[in-house]
Amino acid sequence: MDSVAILNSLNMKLALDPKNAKLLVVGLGYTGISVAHYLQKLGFKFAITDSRDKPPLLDNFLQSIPDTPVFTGGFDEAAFKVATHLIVSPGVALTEKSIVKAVANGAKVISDIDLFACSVKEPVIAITGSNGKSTVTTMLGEMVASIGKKVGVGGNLGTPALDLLEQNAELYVLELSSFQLERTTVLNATAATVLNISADHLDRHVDMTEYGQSKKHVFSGNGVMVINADDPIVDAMRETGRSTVTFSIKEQADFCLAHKDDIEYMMHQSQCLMPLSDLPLEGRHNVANALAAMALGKVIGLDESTMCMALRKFKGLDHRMQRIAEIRGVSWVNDSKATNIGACIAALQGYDEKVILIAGGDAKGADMNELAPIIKEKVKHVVLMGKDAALIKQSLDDSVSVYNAENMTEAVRICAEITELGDYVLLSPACASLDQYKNYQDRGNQFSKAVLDLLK
Ligand code: UMA
Ligand code: ADP
Repeated sequence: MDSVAILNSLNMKLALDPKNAKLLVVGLGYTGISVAHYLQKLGFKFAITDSRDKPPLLDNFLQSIPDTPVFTGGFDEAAFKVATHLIVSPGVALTEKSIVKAVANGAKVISDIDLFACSVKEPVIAITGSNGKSTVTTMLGEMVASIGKKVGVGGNLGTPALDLLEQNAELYVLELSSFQLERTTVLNATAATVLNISADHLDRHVDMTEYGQSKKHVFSGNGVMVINADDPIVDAMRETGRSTVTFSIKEQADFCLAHKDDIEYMMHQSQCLMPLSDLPLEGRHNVANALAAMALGKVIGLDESTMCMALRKFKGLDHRMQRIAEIRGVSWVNDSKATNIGACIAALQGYDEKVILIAGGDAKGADMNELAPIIKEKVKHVVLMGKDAALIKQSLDDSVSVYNAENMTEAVRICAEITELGDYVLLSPACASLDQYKNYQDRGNQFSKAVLDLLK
């Protein structure tokens, strides 16, 4: 879209016009910077505030916006007072006092995703859920790229949505988090999905209902709803009169599974698409992800054989059920991205035998008792670490032996001592990493390093 069309769209949908709007960008991380560059290009004047004294990205960034007021070391009350629009980064809670006060004074909260939605006429596919977002977003991106179409892939994963606009893509695939969605009102995706809902981010959302409601914003507008028929919370999001495509790994659905001559196939209605054994990924949850990606692909006109070809080549993402090594008959698997209970449960469900689990970290307000049944069923030893290790320990009884570790090196060393030939050691923490690590990648990398050090 050219800038005149974008300005019209911003004015119409968000009451944003460069003459009268007083814009405050809240949060100076990747989102804030992408918003600032976007606004600058369109000729808006704006201010920026960040509660940190020295946001790490600040220095390089300041040179690119020399005339913009930047307030750091606390949220600037005066800037909030005059603002008509707050563009709030996902990491900043809407319950922040300054935001609540500004809203009471009539300011409008918007997101970078709202700005993005006003700036594209190309189809947008929006993907959310508690788990599987990055996997499905990447799968679909690869399916589209495989037919030579220019596709912009990003959002919560990788490149911030507004920076994707530079790519002049023919189609956009966005991974969206509950934080992005809770403050987004004007998205109208061509196709959207909520992959699943399980407890996550309950330190930020009031409860599961509010968390689910945030995710539901992905369906705003009138695009096609891609629904996981296996998830009752998602299934209840269907809207009468809306075009819907379903997927399921348990029952009949538009995209589902079926046995023919003893072979299990991925199906589109009654058509066999490909044998499940051709999908090069571990875990039943990845089958659901592949079906979801195909359902979304179908809505935008991809043909089945193209999608199957892309799936056959899909390598999987690092830190998600990633096989690190087999050492002296023991397999070591890095699922550090399992930052909530649902992901850990899905990982354990994928095993036929009992495994050794490394778990713990920041539980983000989740009820760790929900993990106990699957741990009892699928885990023979659990090695716990991090801030909320005790919450997991107190939910377990004597059926599982529990070890405590201070850090990843110690956790891996303990595992190496207790494993037997044929065992699997799975890092699937069910918790966020930030109490001990920079991020989940850092945690996964430290795991991989400690494992490979066993070879020395
Ligand atoms: N900040 C404040 N006050 C606060 C909280 C934050 O001033 O109370 C400031 C921080 O000091 C910092 C800035 O806000 O300078 C950071 O903003 P942010 O936390 O929104 O992070 P960004 O760098 O903008 O990254 C965000 C997403 N981060 C979060 O949602 C926490 C990134 O997802 C996303 O990739 C990026 O936008 C681009 O879209 C990360 C993530 O962890 C990967 N997401 C969560 C998840 O996947 O579970 C939701
Ligand atoms: P997200 O972007 O939603 O965090 P990822 O694809 O990065 O999703 O996967 C995050 C974690 O969730 C990993 O541990 C992965 O093994 C697990 N996972 C992936 N897909 C699913 C799913 N459909 N259901 C449950 N867990 C999943």
